[in-house]
Amino acid sequence: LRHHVRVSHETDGAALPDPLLAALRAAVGPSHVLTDADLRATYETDWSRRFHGVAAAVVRPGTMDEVAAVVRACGQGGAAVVPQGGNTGLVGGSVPRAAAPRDGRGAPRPQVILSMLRLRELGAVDQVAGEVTVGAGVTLGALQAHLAGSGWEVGIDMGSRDSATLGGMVATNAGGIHVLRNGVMRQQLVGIEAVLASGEIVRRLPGAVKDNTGYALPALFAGSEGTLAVVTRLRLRLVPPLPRRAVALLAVDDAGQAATFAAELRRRLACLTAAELFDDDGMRLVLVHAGGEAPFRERHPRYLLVECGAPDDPTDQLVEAISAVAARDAVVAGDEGGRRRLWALREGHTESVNAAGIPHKLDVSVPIGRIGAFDVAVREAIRAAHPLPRIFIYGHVGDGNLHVNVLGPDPDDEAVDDAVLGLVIELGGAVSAEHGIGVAKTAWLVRDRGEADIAAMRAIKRGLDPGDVLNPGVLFSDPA
Ligand code: S2G
Ligand code: ZN
Repeated sequence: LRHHVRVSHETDGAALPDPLLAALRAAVGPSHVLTDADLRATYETDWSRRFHGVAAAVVRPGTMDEVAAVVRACGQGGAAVVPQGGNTGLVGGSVPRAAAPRDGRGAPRPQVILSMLRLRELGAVDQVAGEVTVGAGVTLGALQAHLAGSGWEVGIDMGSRDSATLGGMVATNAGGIHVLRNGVMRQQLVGIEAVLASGEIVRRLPGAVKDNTGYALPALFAGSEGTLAVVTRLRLRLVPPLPRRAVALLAVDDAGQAATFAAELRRRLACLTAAELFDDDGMRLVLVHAGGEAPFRERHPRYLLVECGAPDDPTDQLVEAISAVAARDAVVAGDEGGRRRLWALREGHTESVNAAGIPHKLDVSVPIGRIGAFDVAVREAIRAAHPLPRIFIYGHVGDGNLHVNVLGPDPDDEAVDDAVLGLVIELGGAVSAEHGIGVAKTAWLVRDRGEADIAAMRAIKRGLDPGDVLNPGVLFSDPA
């Protein structure tokens, strides 16, 4: 198993050649080209603190044309471009590579972080189409605020809403807590504007929900993790608001039962918007880290959080449906405060795990019918790969997507990662469900997808980015 150089402080990084530095300053203005180490630092380490690299510069364009000028200059100057939104991606895809990509002579190439945060256009809500166009640097939370009172909502929601940007969410084809009802980011996308590695601009705006005019470039760019194009603007389809919510927490025997109950509730409740699993260790960690009261007097092995959304109060429907499944116990929130407290037990996991150490975060999909077997087998596999791991497994059980988090192994010790991802591949799952491959999972991508798939993906990469300008080292550990 190859051990990547990950959290090492002698990461190499080439400096910018003067002509390129001058071109970048001309493109975005000197104040938006950061070369000072202190100014670069916050951009160079990912949110989980597991991935770090040295940037020759951080560049902050304010317009699509400036993005195009920066990408073109970097391509011509031999630099690598690392597109970055909120930097909450978790697989090392939005920070410079610890080992800088090499040029044809084997010399390290300078890495330029392309921060998209200044692209904050918030278009007017198109009431007839139920769509909106936004800049790539707009956070999900800012869009949600923009839509308040409009009569529309965005179909995606997730805990990192106040830092994750919409451009990054397209690049990683984000999922979140409402995939059960609205699908993933790719399914919200109506149109896109993006800069190719050549600096040319691809624009499909406003786009159309039904558009069969050749290859679906927006859909292809979604999930390409900044390796095929840099998304500068995007147009999203919106969903009717569900103003009334009901939330319940069920105590269950095991993850398999949680999956079974989630399916049963999904069958019975057209208003179901979320079905989330977490374990008792995770809930205890959240209660210690964030405070709050345990929802039940006794401890239970697993918990299933379910949410309904509807124009009218769906609490009675939820209570009736829950009475049809034989949970060990159940609590239904009586008001908004209660709903927030139950959600906090689930959404508090990411921060709480991160506060307890540097986690190995394995976001995976497993065939839903095998979630019970996976939950048991994966804990055994982790314990066989590391002496005293702390294991927290939580996630979107309604989609078959679990977040296996392990504290204990050193950041660059991948024995646990291999144990978990090997099991997922064996069960016919996906080694990434919503966070992407980044640099974290390149070693397992071939085993997951197979040679023919990889060859096809590499052909697309070579076709669109022959100079390996865009995010080299993401998806593929070596040049296409
Ligand atoms: C979630 C957020 C990141 C993580 O909580 O649903 O996608 O793995 C995750 O903690
Ligand atoms: Zn998630």
